[in-house]
Amino acid sequence: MSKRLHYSIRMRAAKDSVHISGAEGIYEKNDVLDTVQKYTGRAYAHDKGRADEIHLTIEELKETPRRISSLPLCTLNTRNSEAAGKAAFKILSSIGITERAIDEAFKSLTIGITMRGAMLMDIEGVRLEPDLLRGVRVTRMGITKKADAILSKHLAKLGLNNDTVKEALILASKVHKYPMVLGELCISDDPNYTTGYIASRAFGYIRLLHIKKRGLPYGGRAFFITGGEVKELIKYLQTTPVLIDNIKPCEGALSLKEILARKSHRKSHSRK
Ligand code: PML
Repeated sequence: MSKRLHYSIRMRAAKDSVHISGAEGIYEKNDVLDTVQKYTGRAYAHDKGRADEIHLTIEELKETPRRISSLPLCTLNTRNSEAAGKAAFKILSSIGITERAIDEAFKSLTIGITMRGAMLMDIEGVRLEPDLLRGVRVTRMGITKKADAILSKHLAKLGLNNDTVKEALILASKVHKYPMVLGELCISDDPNYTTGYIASRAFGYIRLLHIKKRGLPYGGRAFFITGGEVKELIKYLQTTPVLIDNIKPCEGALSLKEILARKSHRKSHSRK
């Protein structure tokens, strides 16, 4: 029996040599042409302007994608960026990341430089990626059609059914499948997008409203790493194909107290 081929399709678009849009996914052969059309349309109709340069990569995957579940999703019900930042500190420090590392991540993501990839930081805040200017780009992830339809339905109920939320959740779900990654902080680099998130296996994907001020064109991702071989982690993030085929619960707004209570609840369940 022949194996079904999968393709990683990646798009990045620029206007006047400045990056404006990107997208990627894993698709079966029959969906390649439609996807190319969809991604091209997206590059031409971006908020930041019409792309004048579009790079498309269509790569036949030699490896069968690993199938995983999405992280559960919720939104922290904080009123302003100060409260969102404080809550993020509490949640991330409760899983063993030091305040120094969290502080360092916040500083680096708001300093005014956007790296192409993510920062890797140990739990003391020491940077681990080999190229400190470029960071590590997570690629070769996607979602099956069936899981995508379920995710759309869940997100639509929350008024969140859009590419930005979906793609961030897919990326974080791939990242946090790797045991060396303890947590993540993400702040969007889109000046019009003020929501970010923190993610971890312990708590899932927690959206942070108002984590940055409107108009700031920078942001990025920091992954907090513990133990293990960094080279292997980078290989996984960059090259291992991963497909989401199961969707965990997507919930609306939760308080910090409710979120923190969940971790101890999950822990006591997993001990049984
Ligand atoms: C969300 O609203 O859940 C997405 C937040 C992060 C978006 C990061 C990005 O700009 O890609």
